[in-house]
Amino acid sequence: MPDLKVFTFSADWELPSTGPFALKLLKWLELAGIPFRQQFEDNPAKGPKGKNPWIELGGERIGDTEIIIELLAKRNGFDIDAGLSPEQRALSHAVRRMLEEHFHQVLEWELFVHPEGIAWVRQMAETMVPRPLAGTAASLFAGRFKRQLHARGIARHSDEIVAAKGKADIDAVEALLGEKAFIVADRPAMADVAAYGLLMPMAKWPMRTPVADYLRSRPRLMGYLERMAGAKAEQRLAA
Ligand SMILES: N[C@@H](CCC(=O)N[C@@H](CS)C(=O)NCC(=O)O)C(=O)O
Repeated sequence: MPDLKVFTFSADWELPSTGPFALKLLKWLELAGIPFRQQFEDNPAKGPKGKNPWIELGGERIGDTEIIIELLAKRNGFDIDAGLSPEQRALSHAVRRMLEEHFHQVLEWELFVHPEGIAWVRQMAETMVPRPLAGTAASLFAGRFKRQLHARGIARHSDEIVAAKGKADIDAVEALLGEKAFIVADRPAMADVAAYGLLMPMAKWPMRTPVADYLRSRPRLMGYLERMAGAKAEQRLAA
């Protein structure tokens, strides 16, 4: 049985987890060919940094996908950006940061502030607590995220401005991708793993929210996300 345990939010929307950072980590592990056991845990407060996902390895609990990936990359001798030029590496880094530090806020806004997202949170709460408590549980959960989004600034904008900010990130990814199979090289790099994690939940969730609808209206990006969904370890070995 693999020694590595990965704690993620539950699966939904035909994805192995609804968590964007969890999806990113699961895809990286798949590309690295590292065996692991996945365990669902919907309470991020249980993680060592109060955020989902996290791992358990050799009795140690480690949070933050960037730190986890750096550690596992060293242990397993797998650098997903190996062979890229310094400029390609920089682009891979910049795309990842844009998606993880900015686009992630837009994703959370559509899930925890937009009425369609809140309705999904309420449904999810009904599967976790007795029905009469679901409304309160959903408000507490969504309220926590909303406060964070307000503190970071994004939730202080109008709905239209939030949507425009999210669409601008999607346009940037689409322009960088162009006609290529992947964003920076002819095989998946860190930018692609992050793009898969951060964009795929919106591509798949059933809620009609502005930025998710916009993403789903871009066939080239949707085709790219399906390509990333199917990307396997053999692809990087062949590269
Ligand atoms: N930098 C972290 C980000 C993880 C993160 O933001 N996780 C969110 C869910 S996507 C979370 O657990 N938020 C819960 C909270 O802040 O209470 C990583 O790379 O793992």
